[in-house]
Amino acid sequence: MTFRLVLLYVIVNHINTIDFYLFLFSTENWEVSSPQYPQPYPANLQKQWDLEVPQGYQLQLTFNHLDIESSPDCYYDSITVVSDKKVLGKFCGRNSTDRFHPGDKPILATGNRLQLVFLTDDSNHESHLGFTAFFQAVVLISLSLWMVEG
Ligand SMILES: [Ca+2]
Repeated sequence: MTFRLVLLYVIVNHINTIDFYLFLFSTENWEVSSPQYPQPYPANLQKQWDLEVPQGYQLQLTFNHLDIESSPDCYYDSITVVSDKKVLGKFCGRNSTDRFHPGDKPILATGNRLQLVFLTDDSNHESHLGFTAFFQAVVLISLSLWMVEG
């Protein structure tokens, strides 16, 4: 697996140390999409995906496109993102400005696994397309450098 390096931030401390926080993103990534995407998704779905990246990394998921029937609290149709039995988000809607839409903000799992649960009710009248997303392996590295005064 190859990685792309992203420098997050640098902190210069008073005690002559510099802390670097770096993210390594795998250049390889994997796709996951709703059934029949980019055709409208079927009704009465109850589908789960168990996503996984190699151990020692954190899984990061990013939605490229999400178009799921909008309803209060995504009661009718929803995609739920679960990490370590904790719900990180429950999404629906069509536009990134919609209340329950994830936009293109990445979602970081606490570990190397993430579950997606896609539930749809008994209709898809407006022919919503569902979702397509990609995930990658991420590792956060912190480094401290001590400055020696000469
Ligand atoms: Ca529906």
